[in-house]
Amino acid sequence: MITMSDIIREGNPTLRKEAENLQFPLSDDIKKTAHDMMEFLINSQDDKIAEQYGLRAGVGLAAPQLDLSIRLIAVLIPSSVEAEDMIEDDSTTKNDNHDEKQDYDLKLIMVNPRVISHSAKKAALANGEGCLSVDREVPGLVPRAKKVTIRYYDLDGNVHKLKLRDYEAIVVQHEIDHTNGIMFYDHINEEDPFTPDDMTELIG
Ligand code: NB4
Ligand code: NI
Repeated sequence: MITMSDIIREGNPTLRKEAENLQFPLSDDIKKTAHDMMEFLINSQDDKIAEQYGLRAGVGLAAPQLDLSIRLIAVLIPSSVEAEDMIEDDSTTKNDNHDEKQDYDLKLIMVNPRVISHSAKKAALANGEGCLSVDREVPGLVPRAKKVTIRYYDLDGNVHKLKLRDYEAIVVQHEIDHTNGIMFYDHINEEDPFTPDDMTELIG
């Protein structure tokens, strides 16, 4: 299984490289890596497993973070993230059984993902961003396109187009950035880290 020691940290040149497109059919090795990445995200969101293995919680992971310079990402966004202010939250009854199915807003492995169009309007997480490859807090807003259209391939080589907005769009853009050698803090306005411009809506 993937643990934090498999994840490279800033300073490692792989994080600043443009990753390679994958060719189909994918090797069994690459497919296993993809599934391991998704398993890491599931484990990282499970309080008990995360504590046991010292995992930081993640909603996304990109292959370059595993020192693999390939265009492969995994995203796992639980439904509850966008329903934080819902009164009805049966997390107490839902999550104690590991075998029980959890609902996800977005659970996807994406091969060769690309942003093919994006809105002029931007959005940023009000609390900024963190990255599993960055062992420090970097305060500041990370403005990203509020809406994106993504083209990606699944593990079988089928092409997909997906329109995303807000939180989901932000997560996927963070991961695609990793395949382009871009870190979240590259987007922070160092003169005025917390003042959103006219185009930027704050989320969360
Ligand atoms: C990727 C994200 C950073 C900002 C927003 C958030 C967390 C990451 C990095 C956008 C993408 C990982 C990959 C979280 C988190 C909310 C959902 C579900 C239950 C705990 C979990 C906590 F952990 N970022 N961490 N950072 N990265 N939300 N949540 N919760 O995921 O570096 O490149 O489990
Ligand atoms: Ni990251």
